[in-house]
Amino acid sequence: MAAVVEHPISPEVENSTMGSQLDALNQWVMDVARVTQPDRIQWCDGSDSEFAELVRGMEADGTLLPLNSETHPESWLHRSHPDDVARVEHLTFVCTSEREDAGPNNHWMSPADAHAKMDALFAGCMRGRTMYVIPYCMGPIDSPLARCGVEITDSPYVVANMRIMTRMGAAALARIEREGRFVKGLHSIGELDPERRFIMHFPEELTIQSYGSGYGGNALLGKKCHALRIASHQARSEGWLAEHMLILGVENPQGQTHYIAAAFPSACGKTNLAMLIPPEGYRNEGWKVWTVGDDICWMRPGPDGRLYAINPEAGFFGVAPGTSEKSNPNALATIQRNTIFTNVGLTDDGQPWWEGLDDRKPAFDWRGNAYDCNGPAAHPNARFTVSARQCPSWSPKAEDAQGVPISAIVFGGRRASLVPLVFEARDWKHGVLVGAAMGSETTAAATGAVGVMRRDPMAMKPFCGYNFADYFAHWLSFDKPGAQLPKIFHVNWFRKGEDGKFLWPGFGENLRVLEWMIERVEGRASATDTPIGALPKIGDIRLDGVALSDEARRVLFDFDRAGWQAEVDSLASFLDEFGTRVPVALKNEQARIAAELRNG
Ligand code: GTP
Ligand code: SPV
Ligand code: MN
Repeated sequence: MAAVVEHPISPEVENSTMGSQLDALNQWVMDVARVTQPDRIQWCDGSDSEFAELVRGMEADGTLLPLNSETHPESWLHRSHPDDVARVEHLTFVCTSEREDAGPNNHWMSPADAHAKMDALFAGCMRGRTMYVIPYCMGPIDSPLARCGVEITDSPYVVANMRIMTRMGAAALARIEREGRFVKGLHSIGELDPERRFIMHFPEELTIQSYGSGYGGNALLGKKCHALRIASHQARSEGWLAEHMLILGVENPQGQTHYIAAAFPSACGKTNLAMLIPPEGYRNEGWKVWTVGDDICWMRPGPDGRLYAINPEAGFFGVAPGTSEKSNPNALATIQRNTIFTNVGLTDDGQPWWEGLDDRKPAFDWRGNAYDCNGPAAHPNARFTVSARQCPSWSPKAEDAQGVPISAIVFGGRRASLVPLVFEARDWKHGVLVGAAMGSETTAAATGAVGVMRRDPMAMKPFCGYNFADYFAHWLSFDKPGAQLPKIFHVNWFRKGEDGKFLWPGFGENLRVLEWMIERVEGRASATDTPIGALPKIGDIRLDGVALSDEARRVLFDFDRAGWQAEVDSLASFLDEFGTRVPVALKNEQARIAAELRNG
């Protein structure tokens, strides 16, 4: 920010004690204050009393509405600005010095241009406001895989959310002071004007700057900005992976647990799978599912060559619509208390409500207007923010500094046609291609049209902080002598029948598919080899008690050769968008499958 003219700042800020032993941090905070000119600076320690004080302020100015304290103690509703309801991919930039390093998968701006633009927006933007300094740690505080950052923001709502979503406060600050290195995130809600809204990433400077939005992934900078875009960039040079994946443990009746990581695009079922409750028959046999993470996974090879994963987050920022006692009882139990709801509807007795919850009628929609039955009461991207510790299936291993060993990686998306319920990649290289080929219909998690098919490799299209071609090469590089890599699978819970309804019941029943995967990992289950991978026959998966239509039985386990030929051809053109940077091994893999499809 050297180029910016510095303005006088308030005497209170000028004289405020800087909260850190680390000069570089104090210096950066003061530099930001000189530009943004807040009335006050508050260093956040993450304490209960600090949280209570923030909440009192937000209740007083209407930022938070207390919910019914009998049904939902210590819980609030926040209504965002109606133009600020989701991530904004068209306003999100990766600012590397070389354009090619950001790749065609990202919007790019030169660091100089981006800094000039952001400096102008930030100038004086915190006048009359408090500037909060939030030290946070992504991952268990004592984990070698964890990484720290500091977010500066003028939004108390962001502070309250960061406290739930990250390990925030004194312990994180101590680690930052010890390491001397942290990601610098600067955020201001500005005027919440969509015309003056930018989410900028400077991976080479370990810096994030976000202006003009208070929502989710745009504003809680530890989440998508740090733990995915910046972290993926760091991970590439340091030999690990930062992924848009849930992590769960499946414990069999013998008490053995396999951990599985799964990448599905935004609003495609990560939270739901992570909190799966086994179907009754499985429960009676003694199967259990443990939640380690629901959105982000950092993995690196351990001494035994296996991939070990941590969840860098401490809470869930989950999709509310569709969450019910039937679809996700664990989520519902988790959000009974100490929860911030954003953009849900409200019943006449002050309870949060959303489509799919139950058949009550809400009194107010997410904007706070009397509900008139026109359109949804909750915004389709309405969310809950809640501590993961409240989840009944929360795994004790989620706090393990070394992480959990991953047995299987799963890719999947919303595919109304063609893609079967599940298949297995033949090896790591093929699995990387399966991930690179992922496609899904867009959802309300980002602004823009919903239901449009797009390529979303490894569910990282909005989140990979560098060129996808280099990212694919990085994935391939894990296949080396001594590696004990997970098996890779692809699933599709969203295949539709001729009537437009989902053919697979999904949710808890998805455990049947996970069981088959685990048996494959252990070398026990059978499958049929096809050019696209190994497919179970209907009898290879336990389906006792599942009501499946004849169409579902036919289609979910079917391999449609002609359809896949077109799919694999279009994959070649997709890879070509990345030019000569795409690893030859990946192109060869595509060519191998295309040939098998032709010749078979
Ligand atoms: P982000 O937080 O945006 O990354 O989303 P997510 O991947 O965690 O998605 P989530 O689990 O919140 O699910 C999004 C929507 O998909 C919800 O409305 C769910 O009800 C629905 N959904 C989840 N799992 C299934 C499934 O197995 N079958 C069907 N049909 N719908 C599902
Ligand atoms: C997603 O869109 O993948 C989310 C929600 O998890 S947000 O945090 O807003 O990015
Ligand atoms: Mn997500």
